[in-house]
Amino acid sequence: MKESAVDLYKSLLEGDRRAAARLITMVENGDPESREVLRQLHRYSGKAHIIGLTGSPGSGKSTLARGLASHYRQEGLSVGIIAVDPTSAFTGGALLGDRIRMQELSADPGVFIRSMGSRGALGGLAVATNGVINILDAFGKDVIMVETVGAGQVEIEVVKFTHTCLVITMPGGGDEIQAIKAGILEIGDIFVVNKSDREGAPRTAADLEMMLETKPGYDGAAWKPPIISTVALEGEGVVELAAAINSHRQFLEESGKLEEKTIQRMKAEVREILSQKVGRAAEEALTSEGPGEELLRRMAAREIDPHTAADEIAGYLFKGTRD
Ligand SMILES: Nc1nc2c(ncn2[C@@H]2O[C@H](COP(=O)(O)OP(=O)(O)OP(=O)(O)O)[C@@H](O)[C@H]2O)c(=O)[nH]1
Ligand SMILES: [Mg+2]
Repeated sequence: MKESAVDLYKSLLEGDRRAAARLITMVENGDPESREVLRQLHRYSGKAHIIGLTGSPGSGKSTLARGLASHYRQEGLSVGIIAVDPTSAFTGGALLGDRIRMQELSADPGVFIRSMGSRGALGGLAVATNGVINILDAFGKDVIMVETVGAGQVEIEVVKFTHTCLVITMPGGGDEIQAIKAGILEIGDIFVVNKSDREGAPRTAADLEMMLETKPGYDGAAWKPPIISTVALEGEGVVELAAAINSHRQFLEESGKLEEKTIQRMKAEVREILSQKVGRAAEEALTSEGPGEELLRRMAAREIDPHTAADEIAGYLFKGTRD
């Protein structure tokens, strides 16, 4: 490891916030030095409880994350919050009042808040997000919340591998429930009907309950996802939600599923890293520097077919993709 990376790594483990922030920026930018630090940090991570918050835009994910963070702080736990997706950034779409409250929260040294855009993490948002989770974990955060919007592939990937996945819905329109049908039902460990101060909240909760009960495998399931009603803006239901998260953690520990989840998380992470590496290496192999140029010419001349060329490139690729 370079000296600068060693310093960063040491400072992070000593609890230096600036080191954490710098390292996260390096991870976002795909800086190779950050990978070296992440390698070393791995053995210090694995203590945090990781909570995913997903659901339709504007359903109150950030407000709930803030409410949960305050709750955990009162319990003496330290908290990390990661908002994935530039449009859902805590400072982006939120109203001024929300923004101010978020700033107040981030002034607390026990809370670390970070927004992740796809800006730097080109094609590798999931890898970068996992990297940031691991940094905050090694940094000593007890609870790490990851907020993602909607049901995009990356978002599902990221929250699927948290310990406890919260799916946030709100009353109205029925669109949200529709979005849930599109696959999110599978990943929720706890469902939240936020904005329960609004009309139609009991109906939304009832619809959700029906959908959960008719889900295949529900009857035999050891964990039945609870539905919690909240008014995040007023902090109502946050204590109940925290209790449900706690029960889920206990369930994971007692059933042995915690290790299973951790293994799934590692698998997802290494799969993402691997496909990123292979993709990058394949791209390089096809540039004029790599063996691709000659092969491409031969393909164009019909001397060699793309499958044979791909086999040859694959042979070349797996000779050293470590970086
Ligand atoms: N009436 C009501 N409004 C709420 C409640 N919770 C949050 N809001 C408001 O709903 C708006 C969206 O809240 P956010 O917490 O930013 O929602 P979000 O899901 O993070 O939004 P995106 O990240 O943009 O998808 C804000 O103006 C909040 O003040 C609630 O329980 N009741
Ligand atoms: Mg948000």
